[in-house]
Amino acid sequence: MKITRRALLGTAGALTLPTLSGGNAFAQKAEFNYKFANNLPVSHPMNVRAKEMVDAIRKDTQGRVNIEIFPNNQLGSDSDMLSQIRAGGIEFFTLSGLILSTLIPVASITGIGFAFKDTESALKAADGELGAFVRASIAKSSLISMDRIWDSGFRQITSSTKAIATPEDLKGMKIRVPSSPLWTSMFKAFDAAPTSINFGEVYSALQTKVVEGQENPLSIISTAKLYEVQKYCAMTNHMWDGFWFLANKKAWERLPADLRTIVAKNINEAALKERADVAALNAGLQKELSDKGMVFNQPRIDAFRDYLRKANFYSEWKGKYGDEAWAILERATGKLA
Ligand code: X2X
Repeated sequence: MKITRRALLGTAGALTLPTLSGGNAFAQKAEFNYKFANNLPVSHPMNVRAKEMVDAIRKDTQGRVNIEIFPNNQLGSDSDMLSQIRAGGIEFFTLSGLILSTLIPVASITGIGFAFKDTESALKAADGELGAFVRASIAKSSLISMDRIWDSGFRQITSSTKAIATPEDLKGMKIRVPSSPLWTSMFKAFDAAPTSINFGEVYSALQTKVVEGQENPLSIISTAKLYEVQKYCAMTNHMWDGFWFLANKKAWERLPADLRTIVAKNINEAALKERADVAALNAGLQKELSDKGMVFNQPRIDAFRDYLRKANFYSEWKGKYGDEAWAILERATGKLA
């Protein structure tokens, strides 16, 4: 039987892949059997490093902690997984801060458009005062976050219909965005027509032309094979995105303190390795994706930022986050609003 690529990507829904960690073999003797779910393909650095991470955790805890990985939306969409982790059905979940903002409003602040000049400064903010502020807000809910955010990278705009060279090119564009008020707000500010669609349905939404385009870092455009259903890619770097490694607070606190230390250390170390992988991948992919037929262009970024400024995008979001959070953001980025 031939397994189609769509089935492998998990977009077919019914066909589930074997999980990455082969957890069942270890489950019987483990004291804590936990699940880690995420929305990314198996080949993305997140899942590659997570596989090593769960092996290291099993070893360092002498088999007491066994974490099974459910990649690629196997357990449902981001919205589904967020409900599951809140209810304790899954113990760990990586989620973009922007989508997490549907529960913790300030969590989208790291994704403000054209805020960070490079990945290094975005990660520095997430590791510093800004990330600490977001994690403190998360900790007031039924969730907690590990200290180190996992990198997704700067996002680029792809389309099946046209190259995006200026902000005006976005006018009326049917573009998929993840479910998050900040994403919708930013593309509305560009007078585009954004539609919220969970990542598991993006490939088919592009293929069937429900939407013309989408935006994601090159690492995801590549590993999720979106280049098969998209022609143009504008290197807008319009927002930086990262995944908070979330835990259900009760499940986390069930672990004895010594195990918690080992698990957190391994998760945070894996995040650092994943960041390096993602940076290397995002840097090298333009050539590879061009070879696969994508047409790249480099828009003038200032024009996009000015357009958002004129649309009062920054002042609007400053008002939503509040002066304290905005001041922390601007300490990392320089003046925005
Ligand atoms: O849904 C997306 O586009 C993705 C995979 O980048 C996120 O998790 C935000």
